[in-house]
Amino acid sequence: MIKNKKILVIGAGGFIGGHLVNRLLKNGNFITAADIKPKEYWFQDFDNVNNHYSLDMKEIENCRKVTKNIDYVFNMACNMGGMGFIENNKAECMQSVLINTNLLISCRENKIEKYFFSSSACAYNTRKQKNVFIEGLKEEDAYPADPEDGYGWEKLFSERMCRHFMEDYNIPVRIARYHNIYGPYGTFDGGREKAPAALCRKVIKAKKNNENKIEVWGDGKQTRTFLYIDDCIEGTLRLFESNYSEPVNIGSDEQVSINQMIEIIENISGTKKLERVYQLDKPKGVRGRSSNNDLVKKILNWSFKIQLKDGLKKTYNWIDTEINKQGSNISRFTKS
Ligand code: GDC
Repeated sequence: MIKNKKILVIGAGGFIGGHLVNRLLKNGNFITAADIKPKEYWFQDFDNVNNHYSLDMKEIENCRKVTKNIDYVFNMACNMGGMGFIENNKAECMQSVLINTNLLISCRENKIEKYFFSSSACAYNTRKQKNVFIEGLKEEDAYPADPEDGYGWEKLFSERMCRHFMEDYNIPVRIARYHNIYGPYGTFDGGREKAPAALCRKVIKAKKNNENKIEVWGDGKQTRTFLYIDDCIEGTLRLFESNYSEPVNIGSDEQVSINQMIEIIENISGTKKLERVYQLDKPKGVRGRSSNNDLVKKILNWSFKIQLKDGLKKTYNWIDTEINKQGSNISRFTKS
């Protein structure tokens, strides 16, 4: 595993970025952590990072500043969220191309050794995701291009920008397509939360308030594969150290419907079965999505370890504790 390197993590104040910094610190690296958010809103606190910056990486001068004297760069930053955010903020999402582009230009100028880009399953052709149960998406299914509007186009364009920087300027790049990553220290309320955290929150609140129903976006039959954060970090670091420079799925094999996920969460909570109030006018995204993991198994000899029921239990318990702590205060995990 990577050791004694000078590593810049952009998006260190966010969910995946925060977990990555923790892991890289444990391995004995020197970390520069940057995020657009002011420090008090970062999802995890780090005392032992070398430098903290609260800067907007859409500005190239900021990118130039933070990439000086750095070996590796992990770009985990973009303006994002679950379906509720990305379907309603397409222009905002698209502007993250500036982060990746300005970072790559600065990495070239400052002679960075290797660059990581966090892409998404939203880069896949939406026409291949029209049925509830689909074959897992293979990496080649991103083309011909018809990704999710806004956010998905940003990811696909930025993947390509990475590829061309590698081809034209010899900057080694590694690209992961993440499939709905969930776990503790992520947003669970306020508009940016994804389904696992949102549904844990809804079940927790129903239980606390003695209510017998929860609201579900869509008809609950839509499917996804969800990946627990620890597996995501492990897969990311293994991919980073591999020789493979094309985009690779980092996801699980457990395709479930939203209804099935709610049942798992109800079992964790020990509550009685809640009535589902299906909200068909809410953002739904694609009908069915799952990750084909043949490539990652082949090139990294690695597969996800944490089953959905186990990852959801950890996530549920963490959100429950946060809600209890929160009281009337606004938490950094609920800001939209
Ligand atoms: O938000 P998300 O997890 O994003 O939603 C999954 C499904 O769960 C959607 O069909 C949504 O309608 C349904 N759903 C039901 N109830 C709720 O209360 C709820 N809140 C939310 N958020 N969803 C609910 C995500 C992107 C990410 C990321 C990943 C990559 O798309 O939003 O930014 O890139 O994909 O896989 P999802 O899986 O569509």
